[in-house]
Amino acid sequence: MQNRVIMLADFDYFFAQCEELRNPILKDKPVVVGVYSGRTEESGAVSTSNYVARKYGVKSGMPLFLAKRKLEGSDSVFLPVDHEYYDQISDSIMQIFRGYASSFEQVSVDEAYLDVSEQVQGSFERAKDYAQQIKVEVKKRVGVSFTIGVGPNKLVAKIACDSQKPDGLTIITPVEVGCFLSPLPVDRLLGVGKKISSRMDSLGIKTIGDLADFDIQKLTGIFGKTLGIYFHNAANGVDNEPVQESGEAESISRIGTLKHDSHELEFILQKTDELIIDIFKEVEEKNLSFKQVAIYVVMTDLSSKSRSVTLDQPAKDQEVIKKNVKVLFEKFLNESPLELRRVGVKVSGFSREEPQQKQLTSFFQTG
Ligand code: DCP
Ligand code: CA
Ligand code: CA
Repeated sequence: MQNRVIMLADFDYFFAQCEELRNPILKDKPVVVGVYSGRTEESGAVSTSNYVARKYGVKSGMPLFLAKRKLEGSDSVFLPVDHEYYDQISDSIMQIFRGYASSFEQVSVDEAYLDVSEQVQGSFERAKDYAQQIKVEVKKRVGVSFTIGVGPNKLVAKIACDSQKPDGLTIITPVEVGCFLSPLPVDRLLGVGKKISSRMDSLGIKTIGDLADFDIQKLTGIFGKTLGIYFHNAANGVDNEPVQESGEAESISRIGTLKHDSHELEFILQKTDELIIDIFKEVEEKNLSFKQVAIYVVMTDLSSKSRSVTLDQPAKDQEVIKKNVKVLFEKFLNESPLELRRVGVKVSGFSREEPQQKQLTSFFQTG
Protein backbone atom coordinates (compact mmCIF):
# COMPACT_ATOMS: atom_id res chain seq x y z
CA MET A 1 0.00 0.00 0.00
CA GLN A 2 1.29 3.43 -0.86
CA ASN A 3 1.96 6.19 1.64
CA ARG A 4 -0.85 8.39 2.81
CA VAL A 5 -0.27 12.05 1.99
CA ILE A 6 -2.47 14.29 4.11
CA MET A 7 -2.71 18.08 4.01
CA LEU A 8 -4.10 20.49 6.58
CA ALA A 9 -4.93 23.93 5.24
CA ASP A 10 -5.49 26.76 7.73
CA PHE A 11 -6.44 30.23 6.48
CA ASP A 12 -4.14 33.01 7.65
CA TYR A 13 -5.50 35.54 10.22
CA PHE A 14 -8.84 34.59 8.75
CA PHE A 15 -11.49 37.09 9.89
CA ALA A 16 -9.02 39.98 9.56
CA GLN A 17 -7.88 38.77 6.14
CA CYS A 18 -11.52 38.73 4.98
CA GLU A 19 -11.85 42.33 6.13
CA GLU A 20 -8.71 43.27 4.18
CA LEU A 21 -10.15 41.55 1.14
CA ARG A 22 -13.22 43.77 1.01
CA ASN A 23 -11.27 46.86 1.98
CA PRO A 24 -7.66 46.70 0.77
CA ILE A 25 -6.80 50.05 2.39
CA LEU A 26 -6.66 48.12 5.66
CA LYS A 27 -3.70 46.02 4.58
CA ASP A 28 -0.90 48.10 6.05
CA LYS A 29 -2.76 49.04 9.21
CA PRO A 30 -3.21 47.08 12.42
CA VAL A 31 -6.65 45.44 12.02
CA VAL A 32 -8.54 43.97 14.96
CA VAL A 33 -11.79 42.04 14.54
CA GLY A 34 -13.75 41.67 17.72
CA VAL A 35 -16.99 40.66 19.34
CA TYR A 36 -18.51 43.69 20.99
CA SER A 37 -20.59 42.63 23.95
CA GLY A 38 -22.43 45.96 23.80
CA ARG A 39 -22.27 46.76 27.50
CA THR A 40 -19.88 49.62 27.02
CA GLU A 41 -18.30 50.83 23.81
CA GLU A 42 -15.09 49.01 24.64
CA SER A 43 -16.30 45.81 26.26
CA GLY A 44 -15.77 42.59 24.38
CA ALA A 45 -12.96 40.40 23.14
CA VAL A 46 -10.60 40.16 20.19
CA SER A 47 -11.56 37.42 17.70
CA THR A 48 -8.42 37.85 15.69
CA SER A 49 -6.11 40.47 14.27
CA ASN A 50 -3.84 40.80 11.26
CA TYR A 51 -0.10 40.28 11.59
CA VAL A 52 0.53 44.03 11.73
CA ALA A 53 -1.55 44.24 14.92
CA ARG A 54 0.08 41.11 16.32
CA LYS A 55 3.44 42.94 16.27
CA TYR A 56 1.96 45.23 18.92
CA GLY A 57 1.10 42.24 21.09
CA VAL A 58 -2.57 41.86 20.19
CA LYS A 59 -3.85 38.29 20.62
CA SER A 60 -7.10 36.36 20.05
CA GLY A 61 -9.27 36.29 23.16
CA MET A 62 -7.73 39.47 24.63
CA PRO A 63 -10.17 42.09 25.99
CA LEU A 64 -10.75 44.83 23.43
CA PHE A 65 -9.76 47.62 25.81
CA LEU A 66 -6.37 45.98 26.22
CA ALA A 67 -5.90 45.68 22.45
CA LYS A 68 -6.86 49.37 22.15
CA ARG A 69 -4.27 50.26 24.74
CA LYS A 70 -1.56 48.25 22.97
CA LEU A 71 -2.36 49.95 19.69
CA GLU A 72 -2.55 53.47 21.09
CA GLY A 73 -0.97 55.99 18.73
CA SER A 74 -1.14 53.67 15.69
CA ASP A 75 -3.63 53.99 12.82
CA SER A 76 -5.40 50.81 13.93
CA VAL A 77 -8.88 49.81 12.75
CA PHE A 78 -11.35 47.91 14.96
CA LEU A 79 -14.19 46.05 13.28
CA PRO A 80 -17.10 43.91 14.49
CA VAL A 81 -17.28 40.25 13.35
CA ASP A 82 -19.35 39.53 10.24
CA HIS A 83 -19.77 35.75 10.28
CA GLU A 84 -22.11 35.69 7.29
CA TYR A 85 -19.40 37.17 5.11
CA TYR A 86 -16.57 34.98 6.47
CA ASP A 87 -18.74 31.86 5.97
CA GLN A 88 -19.24 32.70 2.32
CA ILE A 89 -15.51 33.20 1.73
CA SER A 90 -14.83 29.99 3.62
CA ASP A 91 -17.41 28.00 1.58
CA SER A 92 -15.92 29.24 -1.69
CA ILE A 93 -12.45 28.06 -0.70
CA MET A 94 -13.65 24.75 0.74
CA GLN A 95 -15.35 23.97 -2.56
CA ILE A 96 -12.09 24.55 -4.43
CA PHE A 97 -10.31 22.26 -1.96
CA ARG A 98 -12.85 19.47 -2.59
CA GLY A 99 -11.79 19.41 -6.22
CA TYR A 100 -8.20 18.69 -5.21
CA ALA A 101 -8.75 15.79 -2.81
CA SER A 102 -10.12 12.24 -2.83
CA SER A 103 -11.48 12.82 0.62
CA PHE A 104 -12.03 16.07 2.40
CA GLU A 105 -12.88 17.06 5.96
CA GLN A 106 -13.68 20.56 7.09
CA VAL A 107 -12.82 20.99 10.76
CA SER A 108 -13.71 24.62 11.31
CA VAL A 109 -14.50 27.78 9.38
CA ASP A 110 -10.84 28.15 8.46
CA GLU A 111 -9.38 24.63 8.52
CA ALA A 112 -9.71 21.51 6.40
CA TYR A 113 -7.93 18.21 5.83
CA LEU A 114 -7.35 16.94 2.30
CA ASP A 115 -6.34 13.39 1.52
CA VAL A 116 -4.29 13.79 -1.65
CA SER A 117 -2.48 10.43 -1.57
CA GLU A 118 -3.87 9.37 -4.96
CA GLN A 119 -3.41 12.75 -6.61
CA VAL A 120 0.30 12.85 -5.78
CA GLN A 121 0.76 9.07 -5.97
CA GLY A 122 2.12 8.92 -2.46
CA SER A 123 4.97 11.30 -3.27
CA PHE A 124 5.82 14.12 -0.84
CA GLU A 125 7.94 15.70 -3.56
CA ARG A 126 4.86 16.01 -5.75
CA ALA A 127 2.79 17.12 -2.78
CA LYS A 128 4.91 20.25 -2.60
CA ASP A 129 4.03 21.34 -6.15
CA TYR A 130 0.46 20.26 -5.63
CA ALA A 131 0.13 22.39 -2.48
CA GLN A 132 1.61 25.39 -4.32
CA GLN A 133 -0.90 24.88 -7.11
CA ILE A 134 -3.82 24.93 -4.64
CA LYS A 135 -2.47 28.07 -2.99
CA VAL A 136 -2.14 29.84 -6.33
CA GLU A 137 -5.64 28.92 -7.45
CA VAL A 138 -7.32 30.02 -4.23
CA LYS A 139 -5.34 33.25 -4.20
CA LYS A 140 -6.39 33.94 -7.76
CA ARG A 141 -10.04 32.99 -7.41
CA VAL A 142 -10.87 34.11 -3.88
CA GLY A 143 -7.90 36.27 -2.87
CA VAL A 144 -7.13 34.54 0.43
CA SER A 145 -3.76 33.21 1.59
CA PHE A 146 -3.41 30.20 3.84
CA THR A 147 -0.89 27.84 5.35
CA ILE A 148 -0.50 24.19 4.49
CA GLY A 149 1.03 21.40 6.52
CA VAL A 150 1.69 18.08 4.81
CA GLY A 151 2.39 14.80 6.55
CA PRO A 152 1.71 11.06 6.47
CA ASN A 153 -1.37 11.55 8.70
CA LYS A 154 -3.67 14.21 10.18
CA LEU A 155 -1.71 14.57 13.40
CA VAL A 156 1.58 15.38 11.67
CA ALA A 157 -0.10 17.59 9.04
CA LYS A 158 -1.68 19.68 11.81
CA ILE A 159 1.53 20.21 13.74
CA ALA A 160 3.43 20.89 10.50
CA CYS A 161 0.85 23.52 9.60
CA ASP A 162 1.20 25.27 12.97
CA SER A 163 4.97 25.39 12.66
CA GLN A 164 5.20 28.10 10.02
CA LYS A 165 2.57 30.80 9.44
CA PRO A 166 1.42 32.83 7.55
CA ASP A 167 1.44 31.71 3.90
CA GLY A 168 3.53 28.73 4.97
CA LEU A 169 4.10 25.33 3.44
CA THR A 170 5.72 22.73 5.67
CA ILE A 171 6.21 19.19 4.48
CA ILE A 172 7.17 16.38 6.83
CA THR A 173 7.94 13.08 5.12
CA PRO A 174 7.51 9.80 7.02
CA VAL A 175 11.26 9.53 7.76
CA GLU A 176 11.33 13.09 9.12
CA VAL A 177 8.44 12.62 11.56
CA GLY A 178 10.57 11.56 14.55
CA CYS A 179 13.07 14.43 14.29
CA PHE A 180 10.31 16.93 13.63
CA LEU A 181 8.13 16.02 16.60
CA SER A 182 10.61 15.10 19.31
CA PRO A 183 11.94 18.58 20.30
CA LEU A 184 8.45 20.16 20.41
CA PRO A 185 6.75 20.84 23.76
CA VAL A 186 4.32 18.09 24.67
CA ASP A 187 1.31 20.43 24.72
CA ARG A 188 1.48 20.73 20.94
CA LEU A 189 -0.31 17.37 20.82
CA LEU A 190 -4.07 17.44 20.58
CA GLY A 191 -5.52 16.46 23.95
CA VAL A 192 -2.59 17.67 26.03
CA GLY A 193 -3.97 20.72 27.82
CA LYS A 194 -2.70 22.62 30.84
CA LYS A 195 -3.66 19.99 33.40
CA ILE A 196 -2.20 17.03 31.56
CA SER A 197 0.96 18.83 30.52
CA SER A 198 1.74 19.83 34.11
CA ARG A 199 1.12 16.22 35.19
CA MET A 200 3.52 15.09 32.46
CA ASP A 201 5.99 17.76 33.49
CA SER A 202 6.10 16.31 36.99
CA LEU A 203 6.93 12.95 35.39
CA GLY A 204 9.87 14.55 33.58
CA ILE A 205 8.03 14.65 30.25
CA LYS A 206 8.60 18.03 28.65
CA THR A 207 8.92 17.32 24.94
CA ILE A 208 7.08 15.04 22.55
CA GLY A 209 10.32 13.04 22.38
CA ASP A 210 10.26 12.54 26.15
CA LEU A 211 6.71 11.24 25.83
CA ALA A 212 7.63 8.92 22.96
CA ASP A 213 10.40 7.39 25.09
CA PHE A 214 8.27 7.06 28.22
CA ASP A 215 7.35 3.52 29.23
CA ILE A 216 3.92 2.74 27.77
CA GLN A 217 2.91 0.50 30.71
CA LYS A 218 3.52 3.36 33.14
CA LEU A 219 1.70 5.74 30.84
CA THR A 220 -1.47 3.63 30.71
CA GLY A 221 -1.18 3.11 34.46
CA ILE A 222 -1.32 6.86 35.00
CA PHE A 223 -3.72 8.07 32.30
CA GLY A 224 -5.78 4.95 31.70
CA LYS A 225 -5.59 2.59 28.76
CA THR A 226 -7.29 4.66 26.05
CA LEU A 227 -5.51 7.92 26.77
CA GLY A 228 -2.18 6.24 27.55
CA ILE A 229 -2.12 4.42 24.22
CA TYR A 230 -3.25 7.54 22.39
CA PHE A 231 -0.43 9.62 23.95
CA HIS A 232 2.12 6.96 23.14
CA ASN A 233 1.04 6.71 19.50
CA ALA A 234 0.66 10.44 19.03
CA ALA A 235 4.14 11.12 20.42
CA ASN A 236 5.50 8.61 17.93
CA GLY A 237 3.65 10.33 15.09
CA VAL A 238 1.26 7.41 14.63
CA ASP A 239 -2.30 8.32 13.64
CA ASN A 240 -4.62 6.24 11.46
CA GLU A 241 -7.67 8.50 11.53
CA PRO A 242 -9.17 8.75 8.04
CA VAL A 243 -9.99 12.06 6.39
CA GLN A 244 -13.75 12.09 6.08
CA GLU A 245 -16.49 14.62 5.57
CA SER A 246 -18.32 14.93 8.86
CA GLY A 247 -22.06 15.47 8.95
CA GLU A 248 -24.21 17.52 6.70
CA ALA A 249 -23.46 21.03 5.49
CA GLU A 250 -25.75 23.61 7.05
CA SER A 251 -25.65 25.82 4.03
CA ILE A 252 -24.07 26.07 0.60
CA SER A 253 -23.05 29.50 -0.56
CA ARG A 254 -20.86 31.35 -3.01
CA ILE A 255 -19.74 34.93 -3.14
CA GLY A 256 -18.18 36.88 -6.01
CA THR A 257 -17.03 40.37 -6.93
CA LEU A 258 -18.83 42.22 -9.72
CA LYS A 259 -16.68 43.31 -12.67
CA HIS A 260 -17.64 46.85 -11.74
CA ASP A 261 -19.81 48.41 -9.03
CA SER A 262 -23.43 48.35 -10.15
CA HIS A 263 -27.08 48.94 -9.26
CA GLU A 264 -28.38 47.29 -12.40
CA LEU A 265 -30.47 44.13 -11.88
CA GLU A 266 -29.58 42.35 -15.13
CA PHE A 267 -25.85 42.88 -14.66
CA ILE A 268 -26.01 41.62 -11.08
CA LEU A 269 -28.04 38.55 -12.08
CA GLN A 270 -25.39 37.60 -14.64
CA LYS A 271 -22.97 37.22 -11.74
CA THR A 272 -25.40 35.44 -9.44
CA ASP A 273 -26.30 33.00 -12.25
CA GLU A 274 -22.65 31.90 -12.28
CA LEU A 275 -22.70 31.45 -8.52
CA ILE A 276 -25.99 29.54 -8.65
CA ILE A 277 -24.64 27.04 -11.20
CA ASP A 278 -21.79 26.30 -8.84
CA ILE A 279 -24.05 26.07 -5.79
CA PHE A 280 -26.49 23.79 -7.57
CA LYS A 281 -23.72 21.44 -8.61
CA GLU A 282 -22.92 20.90 -4.95
CA VAL A 283 -26.61 20.57 -4.00
CA GLU A 284 -26.99 17.84 -6.62
CA GLU A 285 -23.78 16.06 -5.67
CA LYS A 286 -25.01 15.83 -2.10
CA ASN A 287 -28.55 14.98 -3.12
CA LEU A 288 -30.07 17.71 -0.98
CA SER A 289 -33.31 19.66 -1.02
CA PHE A 290 -33.30 23.19 0.34
CA LYS A 291 -35.92 25.37 1.95
CA GLN A 292 -34.22 28.75 2.19
CA VAL A 293 -32.64 30.98 -0.40
CA ALA A 294 -30.67 34.07 0.60
CA ILE A 295 -28.69 36.83 -1.02
CA TYR A 296 -25.81 38.74 0.44
CA VAL A 297 -24.42 42.05 -0.77
CA VAL A 298 -21.44 44.22 -0.03
CA MET A 299 -22.03 47.81 -1.10
CA THR A 300 -19.58 50.44 -2.27
CA ASP A 301 -19.46 51.97 1.21
CA LEU A 302 -18.41 48.44 2.35
CA SER A 303 -21.52 47.92 4.42
CA SER A 304 -23.15 44.54 3.93
CA LYS A 305 -26.71 43.24 4.02
CA SER A 306 -28.49 39.96 3.56
CA ARG A 307 -32.06 39.05 2.62
CA SER A 308 -33.67 35.64 2.62
CA VAL A 309 -36.85 33.84 1.74
CA THR A 310 -38.30 30.57 3.03
CA LEU A 311 -39.97 28.35 0.45
CA ASP A 312 -43.38 26.74 0.98
CA GLN A 313 -41.84 23.33 0.47
CA PRO A 314 -38.34 21.89 -0.01
CA ALA A 315 -37.05 22.35 -3.54
CA LYS A 316 -34.34 20.79 -5.61
CA ASP A 317 -34.32 22.93 -8.68
CA GLN A 318 -31.83 25.43 -10.02
CA GLU A 319 -34.64 27.58 -11.43
CA VAL A 320 -36.14 27.95 -7.95
CA ILE A 321 -32.89 29.46 -6.74
CA LYS A 322 -32.69 31.79 -9.74
CA LYS A 323 -36.28 32.94 -9.44
CA ASN A 324 -36.00 33.71 -5.74
CA VAL A 325 -32.64 35.40 -6.07
CA LYS A 326 -34.13 37.64 -8.74
CA VAL A 327 -37.09 38.58 -6.54
CA LEU A 328 -34.81 39.27 -3.57
CA PHE A 329 -32.54 41.51 -5.64
CA GLU A 330 -35.45 43.38 -7.24
CA LYS A 331 -36.74 44.21 -3.80
CA PHE A 332 -33.35 45.02 -2.39
CA LEU A 333 -32.32 47.35 -5.21
CA ASN A 334 -35.61 49.19 -4.80
CA GLU A 335 -34.93 49.76 -1.14
CA SER A 336 -31.28 50.73 -1.39
CA PRO A 337 -29.81 53.29 -3.79
CA LEU A 338 -26.17 52.26 -3.22
CA GLU A 339 -24.18 50.45 -5.87
CA LEU A 340 -23.08 46.89 -5.10
CA ARG A 341 -19.52 45.62 -5.09
CA ARG A 342 -19.81 41.95 -4.11
CA VAL A 343 -22.79 39.61 -4.24
CA GLY A 344 -23.45 36.25 -2.67
CA VAL A 345 -26.09 33.53 -2.83
CA LYS A 346 -26.83 30.93 -0.18
CA VAL A 347 -29.19 27.99 0.10
CA SER A 348 -29.92 26.30 3.42
CA GLY A 349 -32.55 24.39 5.38
CA PHE A 350 -31.51 21.09 3.88
CA SER A 351 -33.22 17.76 3.83
CA ARG A 352 -32.21 14.66 1.99
CA GLU A 353 -34.57 13.40 -0.66
CA GLU A 354 -36.30 10.21 0.46
CA PRO A 355 -35.57 7.27 -1.85
CA GLN A 356 -39.31 6.47 -1.97
CA GLN A 357 -40.19 9.95 -3.04
CA LYS A 358 -37.55 9.71 -5.74
CA GLN A 359 -39.16 6.56 -7.11
CA LEU A 360 -42.50 8.26 -7.12
CA THR A 361 -41.13 11.24 -9.05
CA SER A 362 -39.48 9.07 -11.65
CA PHE A 363 -42.69 7.05 -11.90
CA PHE A 364 -44.61 10.20 -12.75
CA GLN A 365 -41.97 11.37 -15.15
CA THR A 366 -41.84 8.14 -17.12
CA GLY A 367 -45.54 7.43 -16.77
N1 DCP B 1 -11.39 33.03 16.47
C1 DCP B 1 -12.18 33.66 17.43
N2 DCP B 1 -11.79 33.68 18.75
C2 DCP B 1 -10.64 33.06 19.13
C3 DCP B 1 -9.84 32.40 18.18
C4 DCP B 1 -10.24 32.41 16.85
O1 DCP B 1 -13.22 34.23 17.09
N3 DCP B 1 -10.27 33.09 20.42
C5 DCP B 1 -11.81 33.08 15.06
C6 DCP B 1 -11.14 34.24 14.35
C7 DCP B 1 -10.07 33.62 13.50
C8 DCP B 1 -10.64 32.24 13.21
O2 DCP B 1 -11.43 31.91 14.34
O3 DCP B 1 -9.79 34.37 12.33
C9 DCP B 1 -9.57 31.19 12.97
O4 DCP B 1 -8.79 31.02 14.12
P1 DCP B 1 -7.24 30.70 14.06
O5 DCP B 1 -6.85 30.21 15.40
O6 DCP B 1 -6.92 29.83 12.91
O7 DCP B 1 -6.55 32.12 13.90
P2 DCP B 1 -6.39 33.07 12.65
O8 DCP B 1 -6.85 32.43 11.38
O9 DCP B 1 -7.04 34.36 12.95
O10 DCP B 1 -4.83 33.32 12.60
P3 DCP B 1 -3.64 32.36 12.12
O11 DCP B 1 -2.99 33.09 10.97
O12 DCP B 1 -2.75 32.29 13.31
O13 DCP B 1 -4.22 31.05 11.73
CA1 CA C 1 -6.17 30.37 10.73
CA1 CA D 1 -7.53 27.62 12.53
